Amino acid sequence: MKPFDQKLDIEAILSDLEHYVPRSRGWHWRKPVDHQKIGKFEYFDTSESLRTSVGLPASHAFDSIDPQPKAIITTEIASGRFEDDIRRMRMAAIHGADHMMVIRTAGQSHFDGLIEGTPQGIGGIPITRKQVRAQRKALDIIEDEVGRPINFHSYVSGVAGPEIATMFVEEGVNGAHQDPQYNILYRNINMVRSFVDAAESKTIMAYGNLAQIDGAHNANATAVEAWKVTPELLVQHAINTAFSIACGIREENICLSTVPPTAPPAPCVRMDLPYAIALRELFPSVKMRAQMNTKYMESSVREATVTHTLNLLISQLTSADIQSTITPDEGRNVPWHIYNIEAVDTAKQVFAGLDGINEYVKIDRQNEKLSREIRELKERAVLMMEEMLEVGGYFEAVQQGFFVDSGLYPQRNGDGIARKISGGISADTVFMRNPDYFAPVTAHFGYNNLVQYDLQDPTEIIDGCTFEDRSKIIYIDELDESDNVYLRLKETEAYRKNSIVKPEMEWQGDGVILLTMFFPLSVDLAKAAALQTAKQMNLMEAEVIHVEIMHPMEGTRVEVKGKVPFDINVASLKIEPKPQLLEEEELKEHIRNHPFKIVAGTVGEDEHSVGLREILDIKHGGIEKFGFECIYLGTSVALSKLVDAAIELSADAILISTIISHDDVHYKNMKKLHDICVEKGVRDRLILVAGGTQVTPKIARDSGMDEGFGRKTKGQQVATFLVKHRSEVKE
Ligand code: Z98
Repeated sequence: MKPFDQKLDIEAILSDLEHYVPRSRGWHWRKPVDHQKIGKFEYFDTSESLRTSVGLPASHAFDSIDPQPKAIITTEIASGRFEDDIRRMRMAAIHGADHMMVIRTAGQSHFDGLIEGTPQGIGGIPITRKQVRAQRKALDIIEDEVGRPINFHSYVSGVAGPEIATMFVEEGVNGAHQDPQYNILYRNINMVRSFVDAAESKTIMAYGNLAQIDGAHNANATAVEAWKVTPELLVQHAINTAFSIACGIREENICLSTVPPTAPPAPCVRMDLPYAIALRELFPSVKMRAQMNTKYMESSVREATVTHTLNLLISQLTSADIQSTITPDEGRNVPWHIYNIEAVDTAKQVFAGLDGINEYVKIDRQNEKLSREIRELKERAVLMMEEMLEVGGYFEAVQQGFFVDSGLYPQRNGDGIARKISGGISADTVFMRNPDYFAPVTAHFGYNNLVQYDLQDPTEIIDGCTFEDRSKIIYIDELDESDNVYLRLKETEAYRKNSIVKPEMEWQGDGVILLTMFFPLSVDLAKAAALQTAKQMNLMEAEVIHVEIMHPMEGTRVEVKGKVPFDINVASLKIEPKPQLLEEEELKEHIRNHPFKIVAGTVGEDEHSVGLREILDIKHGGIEKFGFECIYLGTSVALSKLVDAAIELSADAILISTIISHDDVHYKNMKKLHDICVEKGVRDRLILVAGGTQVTPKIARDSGMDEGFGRKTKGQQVATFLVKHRSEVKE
C-alpha cells in the first residue's frame, strides 16, 4: 500500500500504464448508517466515516469528527491539465468528495472518434484512454487513503458517444452523462444520429453498470428565465429515462439531473420546492442527482455559497442521492483548487448541520397552494407530451422549437431551440444494417445476427472482445510530440520535487494569487486603482475578477488575480518552533485534581487591562476556562497589595500586566515584585509571571520573574506554563 504521508508521485502513476487493470466496474453508492454515533453526537443521516479525512475548520472543537452525509458528493475537476487535477482530486476526496467529474475539452463532442495521448485542454480535459487510465489509477491510491470507493465520471456525448462509452467500460469509469437531447439542443448534432448513438452508448453503459446522469438541467441553465422551463424539464427527464430503460439501464443507475431553478433575490426555496417534489413524485424509482444552480451565479463566492446552501436545503428536504458542488467551475468559471474544496465543504457542512431535520420538519404536502403548484407542474408536463404526440412526435416537436422556450408551458414565446431533422452535425450518417450484420462484440452495436450461429454471445467466436479480454485493447501512449504530459512535467519538475515553490491556484507553479481590497472609490475608479496596486506589487497578468459595490459613492470591494514573478527556495524557509502546549482536556483534568489560584492585576500606573483580561477571562478564551481560580484586583494595583492578597488567599501565582515601558518602568516593576516576595519570605511558594506588549521571556526572567509573555500570547500558553512550572518546582 502507498504511504499516504507523501505527495502523489505523478511519474509513478504514469509509468507502466499500459498494464494497468481497473479494480472494478460500475457505480458505488455510499453505505448509509442509521443513527450513527460519531464523537459525542448521534447522527440520523450519515454514511460510513472515512479512514483518513480533513474535517471542517470547526471540527477541532468536536474531537475532530468528520461526519459523512448519505449522499454521494460530486466535484467537477477539469483544469486543462489532468496531472494537476489528480492532486486536486486527492484534496477533494480527503474532504469528502467521492464523485470526480471531468468535463471534456472544448470541441471534443465534435470529434468523430476517440482522441489519444495527453494534450492540454481548453475549458476541460481531452478525454483520452491514457488520461482516463492515469486518473483512474490515481483514484485507486486515493481510495486506499480515504477508505471509500471513488466514482470517476465524464461525458458520453457528441458524435463519438458509443466509442467513448466503450472506452469508459474498458477503463473502469464509473458514471457518465448520457442524454441524446443534450447533443441535439446544445451541440447541434443531428437528432436521428443522436438517438442511434445514445441507444448504443446506453447499452454499453448498462453492460458496464455505469450510473447515468441526464441533461435536462441544461435547459435550466440556458433558458432566459430558468423557472419557466420546469414543465419541460419533467418532459426531458421522462424521455431520457424511458429510452434508457428500453436500452437496458437499470433504474437504480438512472440519476435525474435536477437543479433548483432559481436563486435569491427570487423567493427561491418556495419556488424550487414544488418542482423538486413534482419530480420525485413522477419518478419515484430512479435516483436524484442534485445539481446546484449555475444560471444565477456571478463572481461572488459568498453569494454562490448561500445559493448552494439553499439548494442543499432542498436536497435535504427531498433527499438527493448525489449532491453536486460544481459552481466554482461551471457557475463562476474559476476552476481553482480552493473553490472545489470550499464547495465540497459547503455540502458536507450543510448536510451535517441539517442532519435528522426531516424527522422534526415535514413538508406540508396537504398545503393547498403547494399541492396546487405541484399538480399544475405535472399537468403542464403531461400536456406538453400530449401536444408532442399530436404534432407527430419528439423529432417534430424539436423542429417546431418546443424546447428551451422561455414561456411557461403551454404559453410559448417562440424563442426555443429548433433543430431540423435533416440538419445538424453528422446528418445522414445513419444506415440500416444488412440482414446478415454481425459484430462479434459484447453489448456494442445492438442486435447481431446470432440465430444462424446458435450463439448466446457473439464474442464466443473470437474468444471474447475487449470487455472480456483486456489484452485486445490497443493502448496508445502519445501521438503529439509537442503537446503531452511529459513536456509539461519537465517544466514543473523543480516545483514537484519541492526544491522551489510558487503560490498555486490551478496548476503546479502557476504563481497565481488572489488579492482582496477595498477602495473608497466608485466601481470604475476602484478597478483601476486595484490594477495599479497589483502593478506596483509587481504582479503579472493582473486581472479584476470580482467587484461589489459597498456604496456607490463610499467605496467598492475588488478582487484581483495576478501572478508572482518569483520562485521561493524551499530550503531557505524557516519554521518557528511551536510552543509545546498541554491539551485543553489535560489542563482541565490537572486543575480539577490540583486547584490553582491566581492573583492578578495591571501594575504601577498602568490602566491597560485588555491584554490581561484576554489571558484571564473565560469569555476571551483565558485561563479561567481550564478551571484556574482568578482573583483580579483591577488596574494600577500597588505591587505590595498584590503580594499581600496572594499571601492572604494562599494563591499559587501572581500575574502582572505591564504595558507602559517609558523609563523602563516595566523592568522596575517586575524586579520590585520579586524583591517584595523575597522580603516577605514567599518567593519560593509563589510563581511570578509578567505579560505585556514590551515583555519578552528574557526580560522577564532577567527581572526576577519565572516567565514573561509578549504580544499574541494565548491563555493556553500561560496555563501550560503555570501547570508545568508548579509541577517542576514541587518535584
Ligand atoms: C453538469 N457539467 O451536469 P460535451 N451530456 C450531458 C451534459 O449535461 C453535458 C455534456 C454531455 C455540468 C453541466 N453538461 C454541463 C447530458 C454537460 C457535456 O460534449 O463534452 O460538452 O458534453 O454537472
